[in-house]
Amino acid sequence: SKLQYFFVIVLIKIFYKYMFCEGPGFSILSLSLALFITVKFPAVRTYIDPHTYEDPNQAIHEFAKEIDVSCITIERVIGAGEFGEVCSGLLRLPGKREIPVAIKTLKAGYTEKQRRDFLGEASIMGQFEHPNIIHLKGVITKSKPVMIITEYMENGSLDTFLKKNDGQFTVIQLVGMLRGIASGMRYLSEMGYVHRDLAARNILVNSNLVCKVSDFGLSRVLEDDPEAAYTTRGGKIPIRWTAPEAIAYRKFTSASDVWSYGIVMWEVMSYGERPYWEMSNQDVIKAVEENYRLPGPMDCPTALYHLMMDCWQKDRNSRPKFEEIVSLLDKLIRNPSSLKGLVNSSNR
Ligand code: ACK
Repeated sequence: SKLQYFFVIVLIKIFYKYMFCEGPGFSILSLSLALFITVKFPAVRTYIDPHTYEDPNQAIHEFAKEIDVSCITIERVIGAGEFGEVCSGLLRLPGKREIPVAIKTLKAGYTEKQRRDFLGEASIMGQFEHPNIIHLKGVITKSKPVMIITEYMENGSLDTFLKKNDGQFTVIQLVGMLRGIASGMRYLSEMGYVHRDLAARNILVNSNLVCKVSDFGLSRVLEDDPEAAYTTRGGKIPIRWTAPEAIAYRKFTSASDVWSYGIVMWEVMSYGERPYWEMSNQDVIKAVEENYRLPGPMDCPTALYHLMMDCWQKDRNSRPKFEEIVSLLDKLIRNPSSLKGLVNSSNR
């Protein structure tokens, strides 16, 4: 935070003042400075925008491992991405056991920009390491087709998974999923990465019900998302998931990601229902502007509905931070009776 940086700068100034002094004053100061930095900044890592590299090939090899094509066995096609097929398969790295992976391919006949955008996602993903962020295994760029290899998520995307299993989970299981997503988002916000397209369709679920944030990119993600529509100002935005300030003047921040997180909470608690149902994008924008908010999903614990509503505060500075969301969800999980009160059906 700004305050922490302020303290570090003050300490550095004092440090310089005493640098040329000798004796205990100097060593105590340098020791306390070192201690302060290690305690306060356990790992100061921030996300680097791959666009800051002049040569995109340098960016990709900075953040992603090149995998030899002979290590990959493609098994079957599981979906379609904007750039080509998504397949499942196996990865066997030398000296390691075989693991299931997802393989995104870049179809032949691509332009240089398409290749850059496709690999841009790997350059971003490769900078992250967290149990709730989809893990990049590596890329294949030295042979065709170009591929991105990630961990395999047995249950696919969260929206489809929830629709398929309507009503099948306990509230604690649902809150566990939400806690995982919030934890991944807390990590991204700490890294200074703003997702811009957080939605249940962009969360993947593994066989243990662990949810991981996926779909990284800059312009790419929104180009690729069928939910994203053009606004009057020309931006392509997934209206139903996006905070009003991001729609109105493209103010995308971690606070606008928190708004989207609130919509994901609503999607999860309603088992994949479409936010604002069949309302048109224009009507959604107008309704939200007039302070209309989604009603509590059926059988949703009041505590969770309050949290969603907090994420949808008009003033982005009043919304909770991901850090606070994670601690609140942890508290609810530790004390399940706090989830007993359900939203009044007359709210619906
Ligand atoms: O809902 P799905 O089965 O989950 O359909 C989409 C499809 O590919 C197109 O994106 C699935 N998919 C994407 N990445 C992965 C992954 N890492 N593991 C498993 N399935 C994936 C997604």
